[in-house]
This record gives sequence, C-alpha cells and structure tokens, in this order.
Amino acid sequence: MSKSTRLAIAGALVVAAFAALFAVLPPSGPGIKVEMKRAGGTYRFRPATVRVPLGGAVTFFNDSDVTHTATCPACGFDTSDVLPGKLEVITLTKAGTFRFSCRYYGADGMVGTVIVGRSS
Ligand SMILES: [Cu+2]
Repeated sequence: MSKSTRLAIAGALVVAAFAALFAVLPPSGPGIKVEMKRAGGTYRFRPATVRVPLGGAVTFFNDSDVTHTATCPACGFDTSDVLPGKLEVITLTKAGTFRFSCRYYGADGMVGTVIVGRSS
C-alpha cells in the first residue's frame, strides 16, 4: 500500500468518525442544557435543577417521543410545545428561584427548578 493510499484511507476514516459523532449528538443550543426525557416510568427534566446567571439561557431539548413544555408563569417563560427531537431556548431575565413544569406531565412529576443569579 502506497503512502498516499494510506493517507487517503486515514482521511476517509477521520471524516467517517466526525460524521458518526455528529449523527449521535443531539442538536445544541446556548446556555445550560436541560433534556426532557423518559425516566422512572414517566417524563423528567434532566437535570431537574439548574443554575443560570441573570440574562442567561436554558436550552430545553426534547429527547423523548412525546411533546413537552417548560412553563413557569412566575418567571415569565414558556417554551410552548417542544416536539420530539426539537429544542427551545429561553432567556432568564428575572432573578430568583423558580419552579417550572411541563404542561402535560407536570402532575406526574415533570417539574424542575431554575435558580437565576444576579450576575454571572
Ligand atoms: Cu413533559
């Protein structure tokens, strides 16, 4: 095998490795990431508690097979429906500790807490 053939094969392997990596990675968004996923017989936010600087963002990624929301009237955000495989970004503009929940599975325990600091 010539050197150029080996280089070509090595290059193809690197490209394939990157393609595989991006195929399994969920879409990413800014700030802290929270997954909406099936766990313990129902759906959960993972992590359930996040700490965000004032003005910071949280990206909610729906890693499940049903629609979810992250809703917090007290903190003034609502992702609205996040479809399976989709993400929604919210920005925290009010300092404090807030409970948020999923409109559809909140009663089953799909709840979370966001702690919004006064500065980063
Ligand atoms: Cu939900």
